[in-house]
Amino acid sequence: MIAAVDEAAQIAADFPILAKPTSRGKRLVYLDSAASSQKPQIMIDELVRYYSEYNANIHRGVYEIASLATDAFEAARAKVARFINAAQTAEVIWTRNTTEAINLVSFSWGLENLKPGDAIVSTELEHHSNLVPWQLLAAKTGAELRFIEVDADGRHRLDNLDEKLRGAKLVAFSHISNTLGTIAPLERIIEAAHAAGAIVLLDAAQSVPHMRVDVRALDVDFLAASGHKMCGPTGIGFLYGKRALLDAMPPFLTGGDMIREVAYDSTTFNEAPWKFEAGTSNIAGAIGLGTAVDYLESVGMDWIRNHEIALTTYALDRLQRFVPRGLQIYGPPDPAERGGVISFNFADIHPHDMASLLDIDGVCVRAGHHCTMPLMNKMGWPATTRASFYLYNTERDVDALVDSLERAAAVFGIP
Ligand code: C6P
Repeated sequence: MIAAVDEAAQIAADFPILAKPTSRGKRLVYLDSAASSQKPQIMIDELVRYYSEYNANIHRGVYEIASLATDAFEAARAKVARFINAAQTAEVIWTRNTTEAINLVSFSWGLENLKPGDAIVSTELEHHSNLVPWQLLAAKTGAELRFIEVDADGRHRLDNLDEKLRGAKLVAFSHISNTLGTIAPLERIIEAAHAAGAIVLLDAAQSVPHMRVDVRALDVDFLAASGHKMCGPTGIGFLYGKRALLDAMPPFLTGGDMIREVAYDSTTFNEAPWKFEAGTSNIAGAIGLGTAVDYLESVGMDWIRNHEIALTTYALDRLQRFVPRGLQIYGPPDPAERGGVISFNFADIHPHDMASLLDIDGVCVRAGHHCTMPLMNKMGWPATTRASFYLYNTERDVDALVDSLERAAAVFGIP
């Protein structure tokens, strides 16, 4: 049974897109929030309010609407800082997304601090955004890139962790896998990384939207997340970094707004966080993300996490009926060990065909490699179909998925 099922249906009413039927007249069953979440009306309204009532550039104008825009932009930063329990608002840097936040660390911290003989440690289930930057950094600095392995269920293998961490300067891994839903054993990895003398970057793209994440309790050094996966707009994300690290890092991009003094032959830089925010920022995006954070807090992050565990439990249970007919479900079997993400393959139906068939019924899922090609190759899956849940999904959405899978089975003659 889903806890507070009526509450989830009420929450769905906050998201206007969910009330709009598909072009085939079906109810929209949105099961692709791991790719990008839907947006509540209150967040959309705030974007419209900014553009229609106080649109102006920030940190520059002295007139009233410029001050309003600057205040709202900086207030949104404070909301995000409080949301992740950062010690200081200045520890939150606006970026375009998780990908840019990770690249910022790679180019700014990484190029300054790594040398041949050092190691960067990641895991085998990372999104390309938390892999390719480290490949480039390793190539540029001569550092070695190593991976914590995962087992057949996508769980981290920690038996040789200390050996993996020997010489490590940076450990960069995802809190929740976007492909398998695996929740990483955070405490073990973070403690061992620090003991080995490494700093830790947490890719929290799939966790910050779905559960309480406390950067100080976890003692992570950097954390990256995307606004569009947490009810906010696209084009805005953030990097959290411990102040001492940020103060010691050189700028990433350079130009306007990140400077203190500029002469023809030299420049001094602003302090963090502005040192890392060159040019005009995504002002509306940041303000919208602040409103999204307010909205998530009004629902409650613990409620969201519990709701997703209940929904995942229900979905895994209902999907069991297909297992004797060739359904394979990937990731850790225990719903408490995973986020609200279920990847699967059904007999020999190609995931892209599956996603297209589900789409006919209004069910939106993702199919493909989910930007984790090395993991797919390791597991021997060319692709998977992935359903992912969020606060607005209900048992009814899971039932729609199950009914649509039945129709897909019939189309493919699976008895
Ligand atoms: N995963 C998915 O469908 P960006 O694109 O920068 O907002 O997020 C990148 C990213 C980084 N790490 C993890 C764990 C992620 O899941 C993602 C985005 C989406 O799984 C789009 S590929």
